[in-house]
Amino acid sequence: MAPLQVCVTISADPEGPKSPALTTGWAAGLFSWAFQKDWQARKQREVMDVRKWSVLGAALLVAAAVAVGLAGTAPAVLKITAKEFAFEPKELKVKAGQPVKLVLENKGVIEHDIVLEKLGVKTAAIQPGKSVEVTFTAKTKGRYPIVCSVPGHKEAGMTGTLVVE
Ligand SMILES: [Cu+2]
Repeated sequence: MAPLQVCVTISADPEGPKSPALTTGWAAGLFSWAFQKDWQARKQREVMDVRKWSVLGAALLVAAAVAVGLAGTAPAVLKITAKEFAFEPKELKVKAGQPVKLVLENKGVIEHDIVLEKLGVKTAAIQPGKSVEVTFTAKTKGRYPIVCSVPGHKEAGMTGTLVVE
């Protein structure tokens, strides 16, 4: 914008076109031209920058989508406690195909374990105050019995159900 203002000043100069102001005018014109060239080049660079950032932005979006996708397959953590002679809670719910990390905590005074026979899931028997975890994926919807396999415990009431929806 500055070069344009210089031109206006020259045309309004009372001393006429032969004054030193004319030289100034040419210089200003040249400067204006150079400035405009530079401005165009800068504009072009800006466009390139915008493109670069767009590509980077797209890459970030893809990365975010991948992260969300991975989060979708992260195991659902389910906690269950065992004591004499029951599991708490008695019913657990998971989605079919969703990996599950089942954490058993023994809050009783004797050892317990957890077995989901239909899913081939079995933990070691753990001592009071200890916990154990097992990871599995139930692919088929249904109701799967949970039991403690320590002799007599199932009969005493240590049963539950995993509901796969
Ligand atoms: Cu038990």
